[in-house]
Amino acid sequence: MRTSVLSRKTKEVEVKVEVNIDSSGYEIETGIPFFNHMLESFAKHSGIGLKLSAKGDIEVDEHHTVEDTAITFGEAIRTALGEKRGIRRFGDAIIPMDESVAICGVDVSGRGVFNFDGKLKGLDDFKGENFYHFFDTLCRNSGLNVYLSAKGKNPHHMMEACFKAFGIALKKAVEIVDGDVKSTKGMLD
Ligand SMILES: [Mn+2]
Repeated sequence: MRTSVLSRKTKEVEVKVEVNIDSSGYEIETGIPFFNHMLESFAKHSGIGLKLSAKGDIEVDEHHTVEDTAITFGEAIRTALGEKRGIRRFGDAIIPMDESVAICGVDVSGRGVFNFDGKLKGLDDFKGENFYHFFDTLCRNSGLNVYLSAKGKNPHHMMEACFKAFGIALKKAVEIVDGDVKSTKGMLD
């Protein structure tokens, strides 16, 4: 089983994350209802097990909680994947949601770059900048390269389609297909 348990405690946020790449189920509480909804959408549709609790200074704003959650979740994904032997490495998804659509490509390269294409307004309790900051921070700490594109009118639909697309693309990319390391370098890091 590819699993990890990580925690992080600062003066701003306390986070605990458990990831199980090979088993589904989720339990998520960040103190930010829309962020919970997005992480639950990711977990539900990826089939990747995720237990996540974060308690942060949301009286300031959501920034610190989103950031520290992404750091810890990213490190937990990297740790659970280990040396990445046998994984497919690449995954993709095109996920529509009503008038919106999200396109996602994932490369488990070990390098960690986020590339976003789209215009996202965000919501009152979850700003567009936090959406971008979550994925950018997650990529840098997990080593995943993630391309996301979103089109639509309703920001709730656009963000939710992105989290679902990311989950489905990631699940494909981390599936064990053989015993090979998918790189001419002989390592994914
Ligand atoms: Mn929704």
